[in-house]
Amino acid sequence: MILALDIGGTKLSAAWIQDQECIARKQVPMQHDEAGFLAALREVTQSDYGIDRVAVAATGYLREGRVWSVNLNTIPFWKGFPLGQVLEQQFNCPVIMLNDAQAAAWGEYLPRREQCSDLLFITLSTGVGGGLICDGKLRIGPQGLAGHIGHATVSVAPLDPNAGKCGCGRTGCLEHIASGTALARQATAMFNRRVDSRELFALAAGDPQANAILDNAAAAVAQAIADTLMVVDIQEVVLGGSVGLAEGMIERVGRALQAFPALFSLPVTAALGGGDAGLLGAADWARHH
Ligand code: ADP
Ligand code: BMX
Ligand code: ZN
Repeated sequence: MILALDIGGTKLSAAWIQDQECIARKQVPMQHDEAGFLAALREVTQSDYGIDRVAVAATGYLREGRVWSVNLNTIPFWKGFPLGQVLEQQFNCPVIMLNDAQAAAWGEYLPRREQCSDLLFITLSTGVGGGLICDGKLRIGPQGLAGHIGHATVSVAPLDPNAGKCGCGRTGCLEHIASGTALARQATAMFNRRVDSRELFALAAGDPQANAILDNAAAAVAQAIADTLMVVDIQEVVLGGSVGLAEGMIERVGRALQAFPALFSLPVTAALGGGDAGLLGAADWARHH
């Protein structure tokens, strides 16, 4: 039995997978301090199943069993946190870990592998994550950073004048414009009241300002896709995360990409695994590693 965990900036999900079939699933809100996180982890993993392997898809970059935030506003205590060791002690079995978007990239590549060898997965979620498949292989990188497209910069600016810096310390990051956190920040500034990303999508149907925030974010995503195409050459882009999969977002990104010259027009499709793309990818990765 594989226990797959997806640890995101907002939610912590667990799935019990046997013979490639998910037999149970649980989800709790993510906690952003160490004690709260450890309690949430115990709660979400509590079961009577025997576990042979733990497969982890986690926000942040992973190296030598430890996890670091790129954006320290998301999880402030992810500064070399020994996640691998914590899970090994709890389950007494091998723990195989990947960045969440890298895991989802692998999971989304598998059903497309007959037609596609080079793919970019993007999650628009609490942050903006990315995973790259190059020549049929998942690119992880020497520091686990490969695919971190959320912290590549774009020339599109956020629509709130006091946006400040991204939590990674740089200005102009894609994540600071197109993540759920950034959408909520821009909408809250624009409407002068607390508006979250979900409400922004609802407002966009009738409100030109709400619509402009989403189109601006989609234009930023399209820029990052075009840059990735030019650096590594890809055949397809897969979008996931609650923002990426929200009503009309894929179409917005597709339209923004079509505004570029024909060379840049790539298919943009939805994650076949939906919100479970990271869990499914991590589970398959763990099965083979
Ligand atoms: P995680 O980052 O933990 O993987 P999600 O993929 O669910 O989790 O992304 C969380 C972000 O998506 C939050 O900013 C949240 O406000 C936003 N969000 C959640 N549901 C929706 C929705 N239906 N429409 C738009 N935004 C959403
Ligand atoms: C951030 C970064 C990435 C992650 C991406 C999406 C942190 C903690 N995470 O750019 O490693 O892949 O967010 O993650 O710096 P999520 O939290 O939105 O699921
Ligand atoms: Zn950044």
